[in-house]
Amino acid sequence: MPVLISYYPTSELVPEGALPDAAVVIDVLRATTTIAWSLHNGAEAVQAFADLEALQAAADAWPAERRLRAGERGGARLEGFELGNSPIAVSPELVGGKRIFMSTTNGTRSLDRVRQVPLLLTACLPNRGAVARRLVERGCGRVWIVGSGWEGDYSLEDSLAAGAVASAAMELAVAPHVGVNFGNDEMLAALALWQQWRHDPETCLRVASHGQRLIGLGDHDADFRCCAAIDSLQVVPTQVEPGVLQAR
Ligand code: 3SL
Repeated sequence: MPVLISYYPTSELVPEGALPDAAVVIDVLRATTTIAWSLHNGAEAVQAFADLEALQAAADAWPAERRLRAGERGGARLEGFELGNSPIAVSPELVGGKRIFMSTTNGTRSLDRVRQVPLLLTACLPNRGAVARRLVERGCGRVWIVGSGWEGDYSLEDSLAAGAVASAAMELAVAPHVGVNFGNDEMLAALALWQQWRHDPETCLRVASHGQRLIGLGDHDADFRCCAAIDSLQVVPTQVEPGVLQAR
C-alpha cells in the first residue's frame, strides 16, 4: 500500500476529525533537534508539555536526582530551569538516565496537538532518514507531518525538514506496491524547498525568520551547525504514552 503524506506547517492547520496512522512533529529550530540529541545521549525520556504548571507538577512527582527541566520562551531559557532548548547543551554527562520535562514556545504545542495519533514520532534534519525508514517499515498508510512554525505563523526551516523526510521516504519506499503519494500542496511545496536547499541547509536555517531571531539573541553558530547536520543521528523519538517520547 502506498504511503500518503500530507504536511501541515503549524499545529493550528492540523485538520479535525479522522486521525492518520502516524504523525511526525518537526521543530527544526530547535525543540525536535534537542529531543533527538537528548535521547541519543541517553536521556530516559523527554516528556513534553504545552503548559508550564503541568510540567512543574509532573517534574515534582519524579525523583529529583533523575529529572531535568528544559524550558524556552521566545528563544531564551526560562529562569530557574536547568536547561533551555539547545541541542548542544544536552551532553551524555548531563542527561544520561534522566527524564527531561520540556516546554517550548511552539514545538511542544505541536506535539500536544497530535498526541492521540497511534504512532507519533519527532523528526529534525539529523534524524530525517531514520524517521522516514520507520514510517516505511511500519507500512503506515496515512502520515501527517506537522510543523511548529512560530506562534501560528509558517516557518521555513520546518518546511525544509518536512521535504527532507518525504524525500527520504520516496527513496526508501521502492518495493512493489509501496511508493509515496502526496496529500496536499503544502507537501509538494516543502519538497520543492528541500530541492532548493538540500546542499546547504544551514544557510536556509540562518536566513529563516526564527534563525534571524536566534542570531539576534546572541551567538548560536554551534546550534545552527547541529540543527543542519543531515542524517547524523539514527534515533527515532517515539511517543510511548501521551507526551512521553523515548528512543526507539
Ligand atoms: O519554538 C520552539 O518550540 C523552540 O524550539 C524555539 S527555540 O529554537 O528554542 O528558540
